[in-house]
Amino acid sequence: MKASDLISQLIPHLDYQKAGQGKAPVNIALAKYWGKRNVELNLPVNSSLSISLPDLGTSTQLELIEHSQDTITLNGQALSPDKPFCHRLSRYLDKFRPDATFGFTVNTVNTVPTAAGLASSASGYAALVLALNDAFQWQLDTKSLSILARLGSGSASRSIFKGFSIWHKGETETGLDSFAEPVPTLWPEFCIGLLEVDTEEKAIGSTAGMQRTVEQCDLYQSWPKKAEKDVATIADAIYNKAFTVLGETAENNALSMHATMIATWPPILYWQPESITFMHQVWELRRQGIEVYFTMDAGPNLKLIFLSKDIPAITAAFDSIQIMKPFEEE
Ligand code: 2P0
Repeated sequence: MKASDLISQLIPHLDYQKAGQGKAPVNIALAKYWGKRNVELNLPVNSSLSISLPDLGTSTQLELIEHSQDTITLNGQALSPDKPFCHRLSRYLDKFRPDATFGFTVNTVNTVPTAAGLASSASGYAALVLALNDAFQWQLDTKSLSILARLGSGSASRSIFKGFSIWHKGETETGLDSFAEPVPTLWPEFCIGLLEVDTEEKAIGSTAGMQRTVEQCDLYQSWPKKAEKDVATIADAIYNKAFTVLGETAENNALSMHATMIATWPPILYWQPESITFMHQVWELRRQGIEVYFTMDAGPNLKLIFLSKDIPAITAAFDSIQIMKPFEEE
């Protein structure tokens, strides 16, 4: 199935007003998405599970203008249309233009460093879909919004929601069964700490990185089964508030994903020396009885996972840490 056929099944009519807006959070996967079974539809090899960070994300306003080109502004700066960022966005917007004479004016503001491994494409495409839903008056349910966000960027399917969410990989060729939904559990003590090592744009993006891993890594064959098991274990741990199980499974899941990257050829290693220093610090804190775990995405930065009772110990150990409480609104 083509993306355009899938979209026409989800959206029966294309009424529109002139403008719309949307806001969506960043999400951090505790069980990672790594590998696609269909590149055009962003259908994943495995399911994944994340936590959204309401303080960090993307706000997008868009306007539809006849007889115009797309104009894209990111964090107050007008971008040249030949930038890969704009090209990807315009190709995505092509799926929704009433006809080729219409251009979108997109004004997007990120409170996350773009392309720094903090998944700005996740909050970006989720906010964009919410803005399109507003502008076109689709009034779609969250399942359809999640599928449309997924077509922009896989991890965006999870950024439609607050709190924990699971992106079900789905089985069908259509992709209509590959969407995220919330895990309806609040965990006020649950904290994420951001440890930034480097926020420069990375040499290899996650889309290319995961394709290379799928095609070139023998170790990858063991990943889909493990990934599915980890999603189920973490979902159970959330329901039971079993923090140790959650932390151990999430850290091991991230390291397993990175192991497949390292074992691909040419190798992909996002870690920098400081990333490894931070890992050792986390392990030392655990030896001292502080329950803290880490996860890492396609970049050198660490995200720590801990409970609010340990905030004093964590802030004492890491000067520069930025602590988020996902279940507390700004
Ligand atoms: C995740 N990552 O689950 C995993 C862990 C990075 C490492 O989802 O090609 O930007 O747009 O579907 O969503 C980043 O991949 O990739 C990602 P595309 P995306 O958060």
